[in-house]
Amino acid sequence: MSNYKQKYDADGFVIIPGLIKPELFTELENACAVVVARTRAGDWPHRRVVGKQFPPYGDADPDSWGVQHVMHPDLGQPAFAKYYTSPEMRAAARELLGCEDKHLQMELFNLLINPTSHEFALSWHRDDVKAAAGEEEERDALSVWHYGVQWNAALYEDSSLFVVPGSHRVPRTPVQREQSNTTKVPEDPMAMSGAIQVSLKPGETVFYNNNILHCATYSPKRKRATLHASMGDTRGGATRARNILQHGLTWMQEVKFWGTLDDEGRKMLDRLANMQNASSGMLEYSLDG
Ligand SMILES: O=C(O)CCC(=O)C(=O)O
Repeated sequence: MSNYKQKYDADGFVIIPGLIKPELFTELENACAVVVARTRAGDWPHRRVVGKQFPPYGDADPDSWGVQHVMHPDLGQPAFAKYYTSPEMRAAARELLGCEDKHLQMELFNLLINPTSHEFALSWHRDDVKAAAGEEEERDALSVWHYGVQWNAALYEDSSLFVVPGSHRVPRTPVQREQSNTTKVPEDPMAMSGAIQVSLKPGETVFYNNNILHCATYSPKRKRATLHASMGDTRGGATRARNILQHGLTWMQEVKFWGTLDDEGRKMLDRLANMQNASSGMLEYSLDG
């Protein structure tokens, strides 16, 4: 097992440098500038709305902390799919998932950005275990392998994310539970027992188990454009359906999107379509808030 995989399994996260080739880095910066400007101008409705931590994000505030669905053909930015399906990203995902190219499933690809007029933060959470879950429920949820990896790749320095290393394997301690059993945002994330701040330099990627205990803080004073994506392993069958489909991915079934992808991307997309068809079709949200 590689050092990266060992670290990812033990700590629930690992930072890998150098996954974005220099020429693609500039393309991605330009593509991000366009989609961020459109979102802030109210010209792209699929966004993470300040004041709302989890989907559905609604439209209650004009300020945004994320741009959803950056590979959407209506955004017209091919750099995103080129990056997502690049040999470097597929190799990293294969290594951490312990799978082969033929298992890789296309999933979410969003962009995390700084709000322009508000400080905002996310409460301590696990992406697919409710804050109020009891110890047994938490233990059961954490014992299941989710057949997926999630990552943040920073285009600018980014220290927004906080995690509790190792917490993807064990239920919260009573003290940690007290600090994370509501959607109240922490005044100081470092007050959480065991917390560390994850600092990324431009071009670094943190892969993290999305059930690690984590939170984040956002400031209009810190420019952020961090690629936020996930990739699955088809051997999990429909186990990833809730996690993934709650983000509204029907647009990915359109021929228009398929036409923007290369061969490898099309195969990855076909695997997602198989999962969508095999799942119950019932939309479920993982978290409230
Ligand atoms: O902004 C971040 O880095 C974390 C985002 C997050 O926790 C989430 O989408 O659940």
